[in-house]
Amino acid sequence: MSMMMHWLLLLLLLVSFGSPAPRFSDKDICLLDNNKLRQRLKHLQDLLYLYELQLKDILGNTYHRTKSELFSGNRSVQHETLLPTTSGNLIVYDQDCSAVYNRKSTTSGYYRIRPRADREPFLAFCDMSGGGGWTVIQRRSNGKENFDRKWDDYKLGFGKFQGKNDEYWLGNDHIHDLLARGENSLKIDLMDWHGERRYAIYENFQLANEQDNYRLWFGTYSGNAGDALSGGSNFEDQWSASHRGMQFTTSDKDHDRFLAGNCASENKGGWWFNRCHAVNLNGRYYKGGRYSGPHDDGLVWSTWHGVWYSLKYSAMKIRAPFFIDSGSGDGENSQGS
Ligand SMILES: [Ca+2]
Repeated sequence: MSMMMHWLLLLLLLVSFGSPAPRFSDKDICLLDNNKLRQRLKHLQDLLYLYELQLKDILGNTYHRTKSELFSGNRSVQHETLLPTTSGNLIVYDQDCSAVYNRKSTTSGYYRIRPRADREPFLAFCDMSGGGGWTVIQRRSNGKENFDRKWDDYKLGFGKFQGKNDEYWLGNDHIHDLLARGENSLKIDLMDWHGERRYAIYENFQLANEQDNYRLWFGTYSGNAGDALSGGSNFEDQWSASHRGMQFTTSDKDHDRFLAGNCASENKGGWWFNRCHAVNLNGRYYKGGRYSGPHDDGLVWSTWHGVWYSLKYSAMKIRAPFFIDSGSGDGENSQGS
């Protein structure tokens, strides 16, 4: 009987270990777990930023009003459909450059757009290359425009809105209104002083309202300029230079994480500074590229040429993500005819 038990045990042992699973060393398992935890942590941090953003937005707004507007909005939609489609000689403005493009206006240029019916229309450059429908929110090309400006200028917008290379900032209120209408992608076109071009695309680009100091949010990166908006490659850089979740700072309104000073004063332009930056597209315009000085205040995209190289050209533009699928992703540089 005891012999029988012995064999049974042996059989059980053979069954348990008969087909050995691929063995990892303890170190491998540790590394795997570590990576998984790190990914999970990154994911949770992203979520935390997003929820903070949403919470601030909720606290900064009177949402009972928005809800009732939504409710009455449903009714007014029905009501509107009863109205004639053309009412006199009222000019109807497109909500953004995608809407302009969809109306078969495929020539790049300045158009008057109106993302919110209760606010005045304004001029913006519509870039109809690279799939079309891009609303340009920022452009640097010649250093003629002063970007070292205060809060109200960045709030309302400034610059020239005439030539196709004129420098401007569309205005944080306008950008917020454009982005508040739905999901948007941000594309950033860059060029250095040798004429080489790079680009970066961020999904889910968002800007909070003024009560939350136009706090920045963006999702996944793609492109060939490097993910500088996230602060660079190592965790330490990201902690001090990532622009995700940062509020907007100007020389007269400091919302950065640099306690000893004001990043906008040091870096000569309004931006979503951390302490302080890995990207500074509103910085000082240095001709020639390499520069030096007490602060890295140039037109900087750190993951391409580092912080001590000031780029020749930058353009920030937005459009709904579904447009990306029909476009090429990269700018084809083919201006619409
Ligand atoms: Ca500060």
